[in-house]
Amino acid sequence: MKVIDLRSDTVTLPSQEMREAIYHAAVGDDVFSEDPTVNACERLAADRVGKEAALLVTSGTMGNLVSILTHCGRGEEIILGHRSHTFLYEAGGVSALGGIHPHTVPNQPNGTLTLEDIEAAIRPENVHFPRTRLICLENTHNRCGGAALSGEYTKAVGDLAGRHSLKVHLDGARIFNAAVALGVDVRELTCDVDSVCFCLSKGLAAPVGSIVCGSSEFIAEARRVRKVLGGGMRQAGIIAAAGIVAIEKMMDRIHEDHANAARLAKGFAEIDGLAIDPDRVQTNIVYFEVAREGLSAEQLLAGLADRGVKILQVGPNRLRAVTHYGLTSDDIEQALDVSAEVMQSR
Ligand code: TLP
Repeated sequence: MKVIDLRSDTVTLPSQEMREAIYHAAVGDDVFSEDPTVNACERLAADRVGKEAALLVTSGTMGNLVSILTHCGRGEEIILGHRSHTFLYEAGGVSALGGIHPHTVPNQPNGTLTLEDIEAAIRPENVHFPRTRLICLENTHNRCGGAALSGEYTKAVGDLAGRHSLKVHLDGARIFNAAVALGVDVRELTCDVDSVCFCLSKGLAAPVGSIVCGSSEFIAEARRVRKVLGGGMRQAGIIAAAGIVAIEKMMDRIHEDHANAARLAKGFAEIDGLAIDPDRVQTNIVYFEVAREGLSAEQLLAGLADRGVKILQVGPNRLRAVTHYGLTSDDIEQALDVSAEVMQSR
């Protein structure tokens, strides 16, 4: 039985081309900046998102942490969404390791923070207050249904930040999904932020790694912060080799994941006892609810898992399915058939 794993796009396995690139990678000591494959991957990544420089890190969590620690000092404040990944799912790292104060404002259903809410959260200079340093955005927005934030919105936040001498960091774990969904060059979504972190190991299917991009000066400092966190890797070219394939080859197929997600959402909407608004699905993330008296999300998940379909529970009745490399349109039909079967049997 083929397992159809829809829990996350982090479960993707490396392509054959990635495995070969890893095997043949030229490597060196990256703490001395002497790994040619890491250097090439960082140059490629920086160029792709229109920034001067880039830094390979182990994960999206480390990328956001390194970025925020580079922008802010202890006791300073960041403004971020109450549903942002950094606030919810990064183990409080910015506070635990950086002494940084998170100031949440509400995420709108489309993943944005209103300009009014951001403006109201900025602290005036006063001995009682932490100093606001940074605004954090997330694109696509995971908990807000994989919503893509537009370039116009990002520019408006960048302009607001500029007026208050603040910086903007973008958690762009899935920024290429946003660019594909909006039909724009990714640079339109990154040109107004000071730093962006994107993941090689989600929609781009590499086995490990994320990349932080920004100005040369910012990345030089971020390199130091990465070392502080124990993230200075040595022959990391074996990671970067797959990253290069991810950046060069895997973006062109992201639209397939979006089509599969749209199909999945439409199919779920037709199953009695599941609740979803398929029009809200813009990228590769599909949230839906179990809406049948007497049937718990746990029971549904167990029924699906018995039949080879894995889905993630994210709330009492809330579930998430994510489409990705390695899943075909036939797999999506199979997942829908299995879901309908389990719902009928209950
Ligand atoms: N998200 C994971 C889980 O942690 C929830 C997932 O399966 O979606 N930013 C965003 C927007 C993310 O969705 C994630 C991972 C990260 C950062 C962190 O990336 P990693 O897992 O590489 O530390």
